[in-house]
Amino acid sequence: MKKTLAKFAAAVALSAASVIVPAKELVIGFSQIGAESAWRSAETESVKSEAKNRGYTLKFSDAQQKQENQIKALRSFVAQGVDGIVLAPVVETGWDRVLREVKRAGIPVVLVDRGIKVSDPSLYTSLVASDFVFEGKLAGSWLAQKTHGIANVVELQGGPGAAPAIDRKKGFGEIVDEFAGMNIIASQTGEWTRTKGKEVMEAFLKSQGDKIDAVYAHNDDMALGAIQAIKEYGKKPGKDILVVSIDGVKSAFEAMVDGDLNATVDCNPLLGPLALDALEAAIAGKEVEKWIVQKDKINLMQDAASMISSRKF
Ligand code: GZL
Repeated sequence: MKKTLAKFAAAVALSAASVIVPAKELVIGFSQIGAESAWRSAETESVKSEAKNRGYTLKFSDAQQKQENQIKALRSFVAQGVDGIVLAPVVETGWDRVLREVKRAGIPVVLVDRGIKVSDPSLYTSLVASDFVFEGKLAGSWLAQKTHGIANVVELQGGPGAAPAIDRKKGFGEIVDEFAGMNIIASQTGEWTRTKGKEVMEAFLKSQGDKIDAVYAHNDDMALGAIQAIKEYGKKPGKDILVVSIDGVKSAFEAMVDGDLNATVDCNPLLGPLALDALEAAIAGKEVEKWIVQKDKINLMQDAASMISSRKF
């Protein structure tokens, strides 16, 4: 009798162990800003592929650069009862009301790549993003060193109201202010895109072409547009007019190899794994760091050829 019971207990234990209890398949909402730059596309792919690797159901919304579309998407995710939300907020402000609705529904929110200003920090769990002030300082410090602190600079700003635009301007400006010989003689948004960046640079060249020593672009796409405009103006980008930007995407490395771009500061777009780790922890009710900051460095023209093949975005 005892032997039979022991065999039965062993058989039950074995069968229980062989049953893989699937983790609950998570349903995640991802409100993305749009597809304005190569960087943005790399970030979208990172989140989508990571969600797929983890067996999530990902509900994706492209806001076409409009906050009202992101707010609509968040409300739709609540109505669908998602388990968690990833939000790349197009601008810093205007999120309190909709995030209070999301919080009331008990759905955690992780921000990727851009921060927000809210009255109640508990309206989002964590921000996975770079330090944009630091990025601006890296670009400014490199330019100050390259020009021995004497340069007339034109600035192509990112989208109005966006955290990276505000903070990259702030960081770069703090460095420029340290050098009496450095001046930002013009500054305007190029809306993160190559087309608009070229258009704005054409206007800068038309109004003060021969005074311009350098271009500081808040992202590589605008820098590539500016490079085109400089060439069409008849000057050598990277030599007659220095060009420094931020993102570190492949096309920027190609421009450095060609001698057109002098430097680009890394800004990691491959945030999918970190964002989904943070969201899973939040869903499980675990503590999550409020700001999971990405470490960035500057990449220089002279190193681009040896680095380009190993770049991941
Ligand atoms: C930075 C990100 C910015 C990139 C741009 O985290 O928000 O938006 O620098 C992108 O290329 O458009």
